Amino acid sequence: MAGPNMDALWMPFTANRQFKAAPRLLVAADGVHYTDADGRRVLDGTSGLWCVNAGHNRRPIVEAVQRQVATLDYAPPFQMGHPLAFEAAAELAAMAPAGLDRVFFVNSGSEAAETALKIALAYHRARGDAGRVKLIGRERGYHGVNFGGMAVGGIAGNRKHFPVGLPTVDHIRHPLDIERNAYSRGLPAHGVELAEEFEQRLLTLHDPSTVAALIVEPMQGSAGVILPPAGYLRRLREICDKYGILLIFDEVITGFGRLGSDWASTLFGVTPDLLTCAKGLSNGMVPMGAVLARRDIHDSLLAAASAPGAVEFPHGYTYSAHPLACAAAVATLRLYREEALFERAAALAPAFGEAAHALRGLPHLRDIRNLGLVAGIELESRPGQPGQRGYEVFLKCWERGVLVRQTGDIIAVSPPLIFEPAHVDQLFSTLADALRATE
Ligand code: PXG
Repeated sequence: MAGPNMDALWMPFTANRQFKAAPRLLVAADGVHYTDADGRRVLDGTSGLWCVNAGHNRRPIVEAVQRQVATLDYAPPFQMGHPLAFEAAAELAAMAPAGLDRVFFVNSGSEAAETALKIALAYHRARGDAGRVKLIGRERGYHGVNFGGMAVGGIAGNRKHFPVGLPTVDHIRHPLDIERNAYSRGLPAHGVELAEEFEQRLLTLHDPSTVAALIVEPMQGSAGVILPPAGYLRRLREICDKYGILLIFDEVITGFGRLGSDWASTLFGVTPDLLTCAKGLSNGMVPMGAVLARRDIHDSLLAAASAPGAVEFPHGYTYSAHPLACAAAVATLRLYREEALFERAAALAPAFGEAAHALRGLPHLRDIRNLGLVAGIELESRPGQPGQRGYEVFLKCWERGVLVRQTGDIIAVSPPLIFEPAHVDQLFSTLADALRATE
């Protein structure tokens, strides 16, 4: 059977010419497997793109979405509501870190980042502190691809094509330190002092009274699984508190069980003021993201709008709280609870971590990092060809029936939380074969 004509589609974050010369097409998915266009079963080692946490084609979610589309296909979210939007927000608030029980719905992680940054600015203004306009991100941070998230983000390759940024942004250093922390299991021991750099260098430079927010991923995912050194996030929290700066955690990847806990915030015992999430919120089935806000941030913004009938926060999307997304989210959150999937991830995490670290000693390895159901395997780059070796390992895994994710010369794996031990074995033995077969 002839494949589709591929000319029209401009593919995102893809080497378009390379892909179209040798396409990899997925046509179906169930549980922890994809089926490709040749009918091969492929083990999903990346939960789609870190989002299908409960596994594919889960009946309760599929059926909830099917029912919803035949009942209320769309409802305007501005000046109108629908019951499932409130139900989804209540479900999400009920599992939110303590105090973060006000929910703003969006459609992606990128939109969640933009929304959180705008809430931070509007909140300070509402409190009569309109001079707080600066936003601090982190090197190698990823907060999506829109202008705000890109500006506070710190993945150099994503920024260099669009050299405009925002005038009120700066970055703290990233904490990856392979020299001192190579092959750490869980949180690296060294690097807590990097949090001091936020206070001593950046806040001194900028004057803390001009800084609105610091946004970080508790674990940096896209940049290749960069874990926070022990004690580091707590220190960032203390510094933000000292200067009245909002702390935003981008939990688009780390939320919904990925680290063996509902949130990274819970796992690390550090609560942000705003939390962004997406991906696992709707199990990847319908696009959805959200910002969870401290109740008093929400309340101050509402109270500041004194005119009767005033829209307190002029922000939102046509598809905020889309009925299909809400149906998917409500069913997904219930499934996580009913099947105790976060606990299941926590139970599998030690064996998963062991299997990841058992790769040590194979050719070309520089580092292995893991936490929960995430592992990052960093390879030595070929001289003058960054990313080539990583791409070949990705491709060799695909040829052997396993989907992993490659960023440069780092391979990231983040399987569905319903993985069985045999799937862990297949994932890492395939990776080992691929590493051995790569020059
Ligand atoms: N924040 C974080 C922390 C993310 O990981 C986004 C925001 C943006 O989400 P949307 O839904 O707008 O894509 C993300 C997305 C990878 C990879 O290879 C990671 C993401 C997206 C695509 C690829 O690790 N994360």
